[in-house]
Amino acid sequence: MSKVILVETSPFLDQKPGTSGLRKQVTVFQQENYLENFVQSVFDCLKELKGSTLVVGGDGRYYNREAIQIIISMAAANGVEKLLIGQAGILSTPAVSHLIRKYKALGGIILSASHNPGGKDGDFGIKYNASNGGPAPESLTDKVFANSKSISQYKTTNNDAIDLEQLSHSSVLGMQIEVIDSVADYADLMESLFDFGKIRDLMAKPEFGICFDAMSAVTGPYATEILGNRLGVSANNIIRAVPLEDFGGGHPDPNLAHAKELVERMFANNAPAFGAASDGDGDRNMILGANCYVTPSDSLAILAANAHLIPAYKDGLTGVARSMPTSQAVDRVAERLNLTSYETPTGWKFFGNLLDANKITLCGEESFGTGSDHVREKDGLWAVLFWLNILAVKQQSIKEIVSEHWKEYGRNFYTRHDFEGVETEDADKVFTHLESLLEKSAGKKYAGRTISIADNFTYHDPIDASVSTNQGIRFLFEDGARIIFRKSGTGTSGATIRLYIEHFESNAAKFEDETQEVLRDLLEAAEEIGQVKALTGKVIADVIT
Ligand code: VG1
Ligand code: CO
Repeated sequence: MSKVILVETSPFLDQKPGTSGLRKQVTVFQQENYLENFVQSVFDCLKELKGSTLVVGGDGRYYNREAIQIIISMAAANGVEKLLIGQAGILSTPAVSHLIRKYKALGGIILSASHNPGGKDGDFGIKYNASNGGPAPESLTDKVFANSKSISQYKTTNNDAIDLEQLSHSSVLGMQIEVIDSVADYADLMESLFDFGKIRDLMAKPEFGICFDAMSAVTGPYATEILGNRLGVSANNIIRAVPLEDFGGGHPDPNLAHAKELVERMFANNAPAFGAASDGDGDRNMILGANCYVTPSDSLAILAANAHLIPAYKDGLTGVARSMPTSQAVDRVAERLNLTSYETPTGWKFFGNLLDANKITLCGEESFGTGSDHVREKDGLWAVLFWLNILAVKQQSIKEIVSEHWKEYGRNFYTRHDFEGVETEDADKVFTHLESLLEKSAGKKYAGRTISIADNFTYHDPIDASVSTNQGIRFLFEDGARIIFRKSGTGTSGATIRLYIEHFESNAAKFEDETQEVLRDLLEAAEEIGQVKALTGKVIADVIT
């Protein structure tokens, strides 16, 4: 018989959740009691835990199954009434968000480090989502962190491991456990939002080619069911569709650098009309056309401008939002549609209140994240289907849609340069230096432009009045150009500095110019201002998107 067991433990002092949950190397999570301490800290902060339902699943990376078994025993011992677990431990981040909402669960636990590499030597992560389906707000993650610093015991039980591979019902200490189909509910939701009939007709056209890259991560089974079974895409056009514990050794990060085969197919002579990829946990998307790449910031703007073509959004949008570093392209669309465009800090948790209050319908980030009020997470396959639905209605190529968009709204040239693996002290030097410039920067000239505002972005949540400070250093120019510096909150070793550059162009003759060339003078100004290369010794950026 299983019984509740109290285990003595001592705190780890590094369990502060970052931009999206707690992410560490697998070996850190494998330390005795490490995961248990964090899970108990989450449970300790949930007042209504006893008698509740929780959703549990992950992106299939190494340690996913072990972690789920630990969570099962601890949830049972802590008085949870029911767990809904994805088959084989698999649930994408947007699918968890949907399941929480659909089954009115108290919340969910997502096991993922998203786009970070996996495997024994890779990263693992854990994140709690609340009853609205969205990432826990800062008020809760702060409490969890405080709890983790003083924890002295956790509750578990000595049950036999639960078979996660088959759909099943079982129970531990009276807690019901249901292993559910990972895909079905989510696929039904997608079918309710988009015109699957029209998309199916488009897919059936011999001249319309498509390639979806699941990057050996969680979207494989989702794409196989939705794109394959329901929309008729053939299996050889859904590549890397089987989730692997180490993602085949690659970074499950959908960008031009990491989705190599897809990019080769899309920039070949006989390229398909549409290409896309998603990340480790299925919340990011990259969209490509034949010989053409759509930046995430442009994608958000184009989705907003065309939302009326989609069944779920045909009655219009209530408003839109973007994270602060995301380009201002969507603001131009909002202005035209007479909508408010909210500017939030980086991280999906800041969109939750706006979505719940019905202030916005669409939102997105420059980091390949787009979503809507259908769930409370960004959603990779949703963005893919949105694009396919637009293509099915407009019967144009992606290149044509993007070009027309620029003609109508102008083009926000945009790039992000990531400096990875920087020594923490060197990164601190950069930000201390940047802070010291803020007061005296307004009015200064760089690259022929004048700085109008220089600040460290603070967000005042319009719904709950919470204040989030220190969200990125901004240099805003009079002509709308921006230079932004941020420290990443998802890395697991050293520091990553992100530099975001934007310039608005209204002259159509320049729309096809090369982005890095167009932004060269601003990039040089950014080095003059931030001294990133000088202070860190990193001469070139590791990733440019
Ligand atoms: C990055 C992105 C951010 C995104 C976050 C989580 O955070 O910049 O926009 O919300 O990852 O995405 P940071 O702090 O490293 O810049 V995911 O798909 O990794 O959950
Ligand atoms: Co992700």
